[in-house]
Amino acid sequence: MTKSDKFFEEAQKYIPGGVNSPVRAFRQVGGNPIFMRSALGAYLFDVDGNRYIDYINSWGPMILGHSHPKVVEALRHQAELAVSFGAPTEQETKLAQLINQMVPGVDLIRFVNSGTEACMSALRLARGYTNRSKFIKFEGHYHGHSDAFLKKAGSGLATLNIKVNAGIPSAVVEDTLVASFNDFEEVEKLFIENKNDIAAVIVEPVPGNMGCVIPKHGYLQHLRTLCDKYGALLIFDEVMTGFRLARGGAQELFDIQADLITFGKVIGGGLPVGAFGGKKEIMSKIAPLGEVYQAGTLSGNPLAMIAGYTTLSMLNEKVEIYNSLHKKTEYLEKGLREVLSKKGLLYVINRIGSMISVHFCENEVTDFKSAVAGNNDTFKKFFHGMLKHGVYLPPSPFETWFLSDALTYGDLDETIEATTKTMTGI
Ligand code: HOZ
Repeated sequence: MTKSDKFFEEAQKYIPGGVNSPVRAFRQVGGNPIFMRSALGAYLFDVDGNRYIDYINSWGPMILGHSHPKVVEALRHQAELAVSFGAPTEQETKLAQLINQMVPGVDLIRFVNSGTEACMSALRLARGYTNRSKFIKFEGHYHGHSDAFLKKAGSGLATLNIKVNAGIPSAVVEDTLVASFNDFEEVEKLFIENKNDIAAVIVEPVPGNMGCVIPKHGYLQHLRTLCDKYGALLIFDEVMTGFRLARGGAQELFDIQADLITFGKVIGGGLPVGAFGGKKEIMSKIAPLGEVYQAGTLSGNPLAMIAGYTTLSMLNEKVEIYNSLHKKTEYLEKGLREVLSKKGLLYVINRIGSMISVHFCENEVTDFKSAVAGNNDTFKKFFHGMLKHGVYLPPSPFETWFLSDALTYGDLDETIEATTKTMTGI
């Protein structure tokens, strides 16, 4: 029995399933989760002394790699000053100002503690601003675990195949309308059927919770046009894509301006931070300026703010990071394709910027239905083979791999080599 196995056994006595977020439990792939001890740059080190090349990167935040010296130093300095005040600090304004420079259309921003909070608050704001209650989301997209969004959601719900959401009253999801992503007609039909009732469309511009899925050409613009036509707000959930696909996220990459944008992951540099922001006119409805209420004891926490600020400052100053990440991910994709094609397996790889996912299926993956068509047995074998050869991938086909700037071409070659070894065992 490994130390990891022992820790997992103990954890299950006190924590449901032994984990504090379901997808970590390895239920989709079988076996026990690995307990980690430390991380540096591109690597994770587990409690048994094994090293892994990391493609989860804390589910996205660690874009610069683990324990970046500047982030560690900033945290150390802040911890000596204070850990929490529950009162305003200058650092909150500095981070807000920086985001205003980096991301189009963020006149005002409110910091929260997670992507879940960011999305649920943005929805409340959209409803308060438009005075309407219905909203449209997409099948397989995941906007955190607040009640209204857990209808046909991706991520852990897809991983665990949870279809009935116990604990969510049906009335709460009555106003949640669901469309199929990349289907131009379906979303338009929902607007026609619910003409003056739709407050917002919320979308992951590049969905990352059913693996990585690429929006069809013109699809995001189509959503923008429909929202304008029917007086609804367009909310880009950039929890995954924000500061990852480009300095200004998916808005910059696709040249689309959303009305509200939600953030998480990279924005906190590895600490728990979320945020929602957008046009001044809309954001001014938030308390204390307006009557849409939102609050948080630890919101704007100084440690979280400094980790986010230090990370975003580096991305802002060294914008070529995005190009370099893009090239590394492209290199990885090419290497994976060579190995998988030689094996003669059916597979699809979706990639954009530093987000990538491998699906073991025949047809292209463009929406939830095509994402669930993947061969789960092959995925399991692939996952465990890679883990055995020192590569840490998301333990579910319904998650995206995230690359970090700390990865070297040597690490990528090692990953491709691990794929070759894995494939001989499949
Ligand atoms: N927030 C991530 C959604 N894909 C996964 C993290 C988790 O659920 O633990």
